[in-house]
Amino acid sequence: MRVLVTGAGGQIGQALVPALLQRGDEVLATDIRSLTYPTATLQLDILDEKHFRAVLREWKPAEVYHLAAFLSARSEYEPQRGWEVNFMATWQVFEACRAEAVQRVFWPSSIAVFGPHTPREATPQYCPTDPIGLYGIAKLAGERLAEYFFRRYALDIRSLRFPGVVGPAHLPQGGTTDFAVHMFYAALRERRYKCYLLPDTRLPMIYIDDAVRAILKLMEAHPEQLTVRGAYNIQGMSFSPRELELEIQKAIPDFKCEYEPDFRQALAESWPISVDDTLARRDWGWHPTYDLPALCEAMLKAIPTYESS
Ligand code: NAD
Ligand code: AKB
Repeated sequence: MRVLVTGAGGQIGQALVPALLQRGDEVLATDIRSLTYPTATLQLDILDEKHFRAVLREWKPAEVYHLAAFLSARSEYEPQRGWEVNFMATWQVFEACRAEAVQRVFWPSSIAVFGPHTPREATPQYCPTDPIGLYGIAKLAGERLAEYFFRRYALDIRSLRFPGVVGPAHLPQGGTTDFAVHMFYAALRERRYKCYLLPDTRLPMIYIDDAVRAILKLMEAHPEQLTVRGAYNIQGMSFSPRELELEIQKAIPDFKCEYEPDFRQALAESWPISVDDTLARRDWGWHPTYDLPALCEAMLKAIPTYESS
């Protein structure tokens, strides 16, 4: 199958592109940055609507994976650009996919759609969503848009509300949950880490292999199985910075964390501690395979292989 990925150079794209190639797809990987992948690549600003449409017409993908985004912290630094990339570009991508008869679109949402009036434990699929951050506002609007395009134009858009994604290959920048990757790199390199969240801030998380498996499983599901056309709640585990520090210390006993919260603390406190992903489990068989000890083991084993390559 021919597929196109936007934002392919980011944390999720770097794991998704190899998985799509492994599945046997012909992949066009695009990003605003230049990319090196063992497949076709293209430097493409997703806000350049004409260019994106021309590429769709030429490549004729059956599926589009639209990952280009500004994450939560970066969106607070550059709100206008954040809105343009996270919402306006998403509108343009959906509209172009409809016009060019793309069969299926994957676009990830986030736990950032939730807010202070959301129940924070086992957050239900449907409940108050009053995000305080610009990223969450754009993701919430994008979820409504995805459902609108499905109902009005039958464009088959599928989405997941990802929690913090943790993976070894990439030092993420611009998110609120990034500490969960940074802590591993710091533990291996310096044995010290200054965390920008308070130690007891528990958040839902998912290991990158589970996140990619979820994307592929959702995209392979029969459309009639899917009862959620906004974005499915999904999670792997929950942990706080302190719990992660303690887990890492089991392998690296002299590792130490300091805690100095910044503006990201307010965003994290407005997000769930855990989410109820019953509908994802029921509709398309979601189940996570990594818990916190398995995630730690995988990260500590994999990061040195990326650092030496
Ligand atoms: P990332 O920040 O690592 O990557 C985003 C990519 O988008 C980058 O490579 C960047 O160069 C690219 N990009 C930015 N502006 C662009 C533009 N104008 N044109 C083209 N490309 C542009 O993000 P990620 O973690 O890979 O996230 C991918 C998607 O998953 C995003 O929609 C994000 O909101 C969502 N998501 C991620 C997480 C997470 O923890 N990583 C959690 C929830 C949702
Ligand atoms: C972020 O922290 O901005 C992302 C997310 C949870 O969407 N990781």
